Amino acid sequence: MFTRAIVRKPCLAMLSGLTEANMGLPDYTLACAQHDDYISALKECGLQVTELPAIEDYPDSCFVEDVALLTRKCAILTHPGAASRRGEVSHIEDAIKLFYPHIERINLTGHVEAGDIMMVDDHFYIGLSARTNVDGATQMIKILVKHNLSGSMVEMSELLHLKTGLSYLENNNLLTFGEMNTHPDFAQFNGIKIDKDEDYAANSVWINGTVLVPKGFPKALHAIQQLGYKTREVAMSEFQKLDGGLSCLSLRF
Ligand code: CIR
Repeated sequence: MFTRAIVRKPCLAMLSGLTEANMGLPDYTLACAQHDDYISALKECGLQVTELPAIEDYPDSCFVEDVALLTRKCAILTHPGAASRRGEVSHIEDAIKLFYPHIERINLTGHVEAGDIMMVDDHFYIGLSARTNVDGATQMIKILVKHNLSGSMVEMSELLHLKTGLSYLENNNLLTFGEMNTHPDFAQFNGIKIDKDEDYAANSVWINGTVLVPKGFPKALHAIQQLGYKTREVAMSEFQKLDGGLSCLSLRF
């Protein structure tokens, strides 16, 4: 069960955020309204939400998931592969310090963005993407092991982040898309394949029994409901334009 989440308000500079989506510029006012609804959804799932202010210097700073990994036993600050995002890390540190007395960090020779990390109980799958490299993943696994957790590296080649194409919904249920549909590392799970025309919904988020699902993906929504989960749709169109999914907008712990 999670009790808390940390989010950061989108900044106006999000219009120049990193993207390969080719879906046009986000509408800032609508993005803020969607972000407010996202916070409401987190609260409906029983989380206490720490809302951090926008930082205009970092266009992608609302995607807080990438700059830290928060586990039951430790907090780890990452070192993002995207150079324009590295400065976000020091801005999240103060918020995390309130909840974790000791903070670990990935040192500068390695790259990790925590959108590449999927937690399954005490194990952490770490995708080797354009943003997370072997050095960073090795450091991460060493820290996890020190805290009696475990980690493993996942080869990938097509997705931005591991969780762009994978979401663990607890109870052995795993949403998969694209290269993750047949990935050998996940053969033991009950895989629910997300169709190509709904690929964005492969990033859905389990929180305390409810699954947050991006709005507008009826087949994915139905498949998740068929598994017996309560669902809550959240409109995400303006974040999708920046390649950001539901999980990216919060740190949940
Ligand atoms: C980026 O490219 O870094 C942002 N525009 C989107 C980050 C999405 N984060 C995530 O998947 N965890």
